Amino acid sequence: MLSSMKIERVELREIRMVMKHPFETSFGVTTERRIILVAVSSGGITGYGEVSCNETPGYSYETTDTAWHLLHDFIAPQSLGLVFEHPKDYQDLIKPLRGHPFAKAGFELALWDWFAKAAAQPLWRYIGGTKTELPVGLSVGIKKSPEALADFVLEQQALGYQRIKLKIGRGRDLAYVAAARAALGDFNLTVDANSDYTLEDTALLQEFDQYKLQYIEQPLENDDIIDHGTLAKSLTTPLCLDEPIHSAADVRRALQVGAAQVINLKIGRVGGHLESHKIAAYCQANHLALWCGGMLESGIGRAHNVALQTLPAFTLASDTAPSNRYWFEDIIEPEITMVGGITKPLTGIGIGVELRHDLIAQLTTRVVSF
Ligand code: OSB
Ligand code: MG
Repeated sequence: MLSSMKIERVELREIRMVMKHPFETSFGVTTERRIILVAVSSGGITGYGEVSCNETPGYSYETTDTAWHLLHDFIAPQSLGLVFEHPKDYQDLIKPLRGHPFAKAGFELALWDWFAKAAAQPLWRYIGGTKTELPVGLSVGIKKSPEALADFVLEQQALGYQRIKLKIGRGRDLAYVAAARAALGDFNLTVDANSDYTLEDTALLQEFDQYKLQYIEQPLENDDIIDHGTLAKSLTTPLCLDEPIHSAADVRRALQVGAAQVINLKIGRVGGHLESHKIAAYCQANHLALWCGGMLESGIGRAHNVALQTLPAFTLASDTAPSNRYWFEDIIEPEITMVGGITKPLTGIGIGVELRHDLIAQLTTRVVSF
């Protein structure tokens, strides 16, 4: 067992994965993912991470290309030869680099996988996870019509998902929610606007209250917390924040102004596992509902998401749909699966999955080693 690492080799690899179905949100349609895989090696062990930001600056200012720039020109070359005793030691390396949490997280995730493997433990055990049955929710992209949405959600509900979240946007909102609610009956239903509204839309957003949603996710601007606090006072439906939460301090601010009763935690958006664990601890101490969001990740990112959700702070169904929801073939073995709306932590050491290196080689569009 190794207890410290000296970074000997870093590999950055971009792969392209065609999605089974286009995924539409208020900021655009995704048909193909461009994903950066980060591999960090030391002492015969390799840890794997994934950069999960989008290809376009629609969800966050980061893109696959800006993340490649950060990793290729700063993080990877500067990491070589450094000695880490714990994944948190990486914070010294990235401290001078402003912003870009998704890029930073790609590397940080690889370190956590490495340290868990070096300790011969599954990552979820290594981080102190305890939950062994993880409830799964589904995120549904915007469909052609309310009728098409109603058919789709009924089909998906039958697969066992414990919650369904509808992507909505201006002009593609209330009629869709009404159709989904009528189809699903009494079931955990939520909406995610990805920042498509402003406070001027308060009267429209109040109309959502009649559909008894579990929560409304990120109705207002992507970097706003304050206006969400104002909006919350006009709604009976709880609000969930996604885009503006980058740290435990942001969760504290949201709580201070009453902007959220629910937090969507995405590992990439907060810069990695370390900040994720701080957010989880803060939510648990302050009785805020918490779940793990997704970014249409490949199996590597999903395996990290599954490990994170085993922390006891996670109270609601997370967006960790099984591999076959988005992919014809995932790049991991075994794939992420769901039975009866539950996924289980992976039993192997580290992230708990093997990489399908032949498939990954076929999907690769660029690769650089340091
Ligand atoms: O807001 O949660 C979001 C995908 C891309 C960008 C933003 C979001 C999403 C999702 C995907 O909802 C959920 C998933 O990975 O299953
Ligand atoms: Mg969201």
